[in-house]
Amino acid sequence: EGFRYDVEGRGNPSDMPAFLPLSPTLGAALFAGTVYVFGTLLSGYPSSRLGSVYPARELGYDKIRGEYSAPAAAIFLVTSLYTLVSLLEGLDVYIQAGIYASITLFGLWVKLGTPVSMPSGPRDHPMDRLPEWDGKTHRFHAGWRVEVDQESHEITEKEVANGHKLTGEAAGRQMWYFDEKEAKCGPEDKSVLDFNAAKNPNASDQIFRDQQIRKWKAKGGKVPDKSWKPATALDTARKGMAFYQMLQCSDGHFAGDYGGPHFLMPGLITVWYITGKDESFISKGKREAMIHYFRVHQQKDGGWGTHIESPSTMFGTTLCYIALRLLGVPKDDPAVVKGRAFIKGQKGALYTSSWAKFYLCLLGVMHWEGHNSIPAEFWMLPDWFPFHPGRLWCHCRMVYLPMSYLYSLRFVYPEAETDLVTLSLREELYCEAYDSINWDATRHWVAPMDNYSPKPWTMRVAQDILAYWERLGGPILRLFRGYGLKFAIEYMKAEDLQTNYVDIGPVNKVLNMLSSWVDGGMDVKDDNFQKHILRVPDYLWVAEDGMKMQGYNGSQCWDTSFAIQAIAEAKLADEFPECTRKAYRYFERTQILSTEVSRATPAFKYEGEESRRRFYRHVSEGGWPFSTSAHGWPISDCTSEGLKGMLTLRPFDVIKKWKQAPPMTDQRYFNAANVLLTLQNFDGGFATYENNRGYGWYEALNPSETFGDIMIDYSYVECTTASLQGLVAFHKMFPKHRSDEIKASIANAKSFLKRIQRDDGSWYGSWACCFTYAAWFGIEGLVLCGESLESPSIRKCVEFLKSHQNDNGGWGEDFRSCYDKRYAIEGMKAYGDEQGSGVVPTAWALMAILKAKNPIDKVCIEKGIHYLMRRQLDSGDWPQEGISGVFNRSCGITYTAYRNVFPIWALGRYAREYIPIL
Ligand code: LAN
Repeated sequence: EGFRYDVEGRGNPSDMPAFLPLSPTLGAALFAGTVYVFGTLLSGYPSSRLGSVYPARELGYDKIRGEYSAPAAAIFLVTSLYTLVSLLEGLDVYIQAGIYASITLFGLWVKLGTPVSMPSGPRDHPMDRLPEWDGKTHRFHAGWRVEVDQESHEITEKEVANGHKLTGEAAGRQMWYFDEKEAKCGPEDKSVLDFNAAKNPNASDQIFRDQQIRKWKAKGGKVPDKSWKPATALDTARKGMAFYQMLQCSDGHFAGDYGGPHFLMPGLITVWYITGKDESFISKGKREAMIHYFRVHQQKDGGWGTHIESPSTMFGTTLCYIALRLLGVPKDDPAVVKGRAFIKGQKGALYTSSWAKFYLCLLGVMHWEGHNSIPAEFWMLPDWFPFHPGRLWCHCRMVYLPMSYLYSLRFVYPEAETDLVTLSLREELYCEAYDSINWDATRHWVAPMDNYSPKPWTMRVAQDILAYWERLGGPILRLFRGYGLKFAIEYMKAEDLQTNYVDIGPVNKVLNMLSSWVDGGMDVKDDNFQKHILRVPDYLWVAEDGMKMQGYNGSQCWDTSFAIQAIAEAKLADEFPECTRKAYRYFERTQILSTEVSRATPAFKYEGEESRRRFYRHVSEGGWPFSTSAHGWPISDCTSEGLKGMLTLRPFDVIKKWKQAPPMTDQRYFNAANVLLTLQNFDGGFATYENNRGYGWYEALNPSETFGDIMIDYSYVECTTASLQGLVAFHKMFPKHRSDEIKASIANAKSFLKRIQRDDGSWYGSWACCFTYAAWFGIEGLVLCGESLESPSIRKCVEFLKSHQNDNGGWGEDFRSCYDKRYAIEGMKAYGDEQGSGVVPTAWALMAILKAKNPIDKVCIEKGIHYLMRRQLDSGDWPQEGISGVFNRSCGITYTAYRNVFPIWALGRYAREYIPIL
C-alpha cells in the first residue's frame, strides 16, 4: 500500500512530517498552550465569566470581561487552526474538506442560527380554563400603615426586639405595621378597603395610595383638581404626574404592591409553623390579615390559582390550603371544606407539583420517598462539569440550594407525629389512607393543570437513577453528601450576608431561613435565624385584599427609574423639582456596594474575587438592583435603569444647581458601565443577573413542572435593549471611557435583537404581558443601534402592532399571551374594557410605534393617545386592570406603578417627540 505521500510523490516515509510539522519543542509548547487556553475556557466557565471591578489581566485573560484579550484569542485561534491542519494532514482530501465544512457550518449556525434564547411557541395546548369567583365583596379592616427607610428599620427592630440591628442601606425598605391610631381614624372613604375578586382579582393598591395622599395633603401638597379635564396629551401627562408624585415615598422611591403569586406566602407560613410559631416572626395581626387574603382569592371551584389571575391549580390550592390550616383555620371552615373538595377532585395532593410537594414533605404530611432526589453532593461536582449547578439561572440555583440541603437531610418537622394539625392534614389531603401509599411510585405524578413543562423521559430516567443512588449509595453517598451539605450551608450563609438577610427572592428567603434554623440546632434564638426574622417584613405588603407576600422585596429602583424617564421625556422635570431630587438621591443610595453604608456591611467582603468564585457570584459593585441596595443582587437592565435614572437627571437645572446634591464620582459611573459590559452574552444579548453559563439542553432537565425556561439565564429582548440604553447614555456622558468596547457591544446586540425577532415582526416578552411590552423594547433597541426607521424589522413590528389595535384605539393582551406564547387578542376583556383594551398594553404599543417616528402611523397613534386620555380618572390616576408582569412563563406578578407611569410616558413621548415631526 505505502504512504499516500509516496503515491503523491511528496517524498518517502522518512521525510514524512512528524505528528506536528514543527520542531518538537515549539510543537509541544503550542499544543500545551492550546490545551491550557481551551481547558480554562471550558473548565473555568461558570466561575471565570464573573467580571471584576479592578482591572486585572493574567496570561492574556481579561478579568473585567471574563474573556481572553484579543491578542490572546488570536494566538489561540491560530494555534488551534494550525494544530487542526496538522492533525488532518494525513487524511483523505474529501474527509478534510468535510471536516472543515462542518466546522464552518457549525460556526455559522452558532453565530447566525436561532439563538438558544429564542422562546418557542405558540404552545400546542393553550390555556383552556378561566378563573371564576363567587362575586362577594369583602371589606378589610383599617389599621395597617407602611413606613420606609430608617424609620422602617426602627419599627422592625422595636417590634422584633431581639437585640439585632438591620444592616445595609435603609433606602427603599418598606414595611407594614399595625397602628391603633390608623385603625380608629382609618381612610375617610371606607370603600378603599373593599375587594371583590370577581370584579378584578388585582387589588388596586388603594390602602397605600390613600395613605400617601393623606400624608401629602397633611404636608400642604396640592392635589390635582378633579374637575380639570385636560384637553391635550401633555396636560393629561401633567395631571397624571401631579397625581403620581403624591405616591413617592420620603426616601425618593416609588412604592407599590408587588404581589401576585399565590405560592409564596404558604412557604413563609410553613416555615413559621415548623420553627415554633414565633410571634415576632408572624404576629397574630399579620396572621389574620393573611387569612383574609386567602379567603378573598379563593375561587368558585374551591381552589386557588398559581397567581391571582390564574385558574385554580393544584400547585396554588394545596399550598394555600395548608397555609390556612397552619394559620389555625379549622378543618370544617367552609373555605377549607371547599378547598379540600377541589384537591380531592383532582385525585389528592399526590398530584400537586414538585415545589408544593417539597413543603408537604418538610411538614411531614408527605413522605420524602414521594419526592424526587435533590442531592446536595451535586455541589461537589467539578466546575468544568457540563451540568454543574453553578451554571443554573441564579433564581433556580438559589432555590435548589436550600432544597438540596433540606432534602439531603430528609428534614421533617420534628413534631409532625404528634401535632394534631399535621396528623389531620395527612387525612385531609389524600384520597387514600396515608399509611397505605406507595410513595416511591408517586414521584412523577402531577396534575395536567400544573404541568406547564412536562418532564421529558430523560429527566424521569435521571430521577429514577437518582432514586437508586439514594437507596444504594451507602458510604460513598454519605461521604459526598457530607461535603455537599457543608458547602450548601456555607453557600446559604454567604447569600444571607450578601443580601443583608433579604435573599434573592421569596422562595430561597424562607428556605434559607428554615435551613439556618436547622443548622442552628433548631433553636429560634439562633443568631442567623433571628437576623432572618428582621427581614421578613420586607416581603409583606398590605392592600385591600389583605396581607400578601410579594414576589421580591419590592420593585423600588425599577419603578423609580421609569418615573424619572417618563418625567424627563415629557420635559416636566423642572416642574416637579422635589420629586426629581428625591429620586436622584434614591438612585445614589441604591447603587450596589458603592456607598459608605453599603460598604460597611459583610456583603462587601464577599465581593472579593475569591468568594465570588467560590459562590458563583458575578461582580456586583457598581450595579443597580431591581429593589434596594440592601438586596444587593445587580441585574443587567436594572443596572442600566439606575444608571439612566442618574444620567437623565444630571443635566437638569434642579440637579445641576442643587447645592446638597449627593456626591457621585465618575468612578461610580465607570463601575456601572463595567457591570453592563461584563454581562453581555456571546450571542450579543443580555440575560438577567449573570451571563448565560449553561446550555439550551438544560431545559430538558427542568424539574419544576410548573415553570418554563428557568434553567439558564437566557438573553432577553428586554434586558438587551435596556442594557444598551444604559451603555449609550453612558457613552454620551463619558465618550472616552471604553468606547471601543461599547461600540462593539452595540453592534453585537443589534444582531441579536434581529435574530430574536419573530417572523411576524413581533418579539416575545418574558417579564411582562407580553408582545406589546417586548415590541417597545425591540423597536427602541433597534433604533438605538442605529437601525434606519424605514428598516423592514422596525416596520414589520409596527404593522404587527397596528394589526392588533382595537376599534376603540387601545391594545389589550393579558397574561395568557405569555403563557400560550400567542397574542391574547381579547386579553383585557375581563378587567379592562369591553373591547378587550387596557391602558398599560396601549401605552407600550404606543411607546413602540412612537419610537418608529413615522407620519404614516399618525391615525393609529392618535386613536391610541385619545384612548389613554379618555381612560384617565378624575383624580389623575388610571384604573387598575389586569396583571402586568410575568415570570417563568406561567406566573403573573403585579406592577401597580405601570398603570401610572406608562400612560404618562407615552403621552409625553407623543407630545414632545412625535407632534414635532408632523
Ligand atoms: C423579576 C423581577 C424583575 C425582572 C426584570 C428586571 C423586570 C426583568 O427585566 C429581568 C428579570 C427580573 C429580574 C425578575 C426575574 C424573576 C423574578 C425575580 C422577578 C419576576 C420577581 C420575582 C421572580 C422570582 C423568580 C419569583 C420567585 C419565584 C421563584 C420561582 C423562585
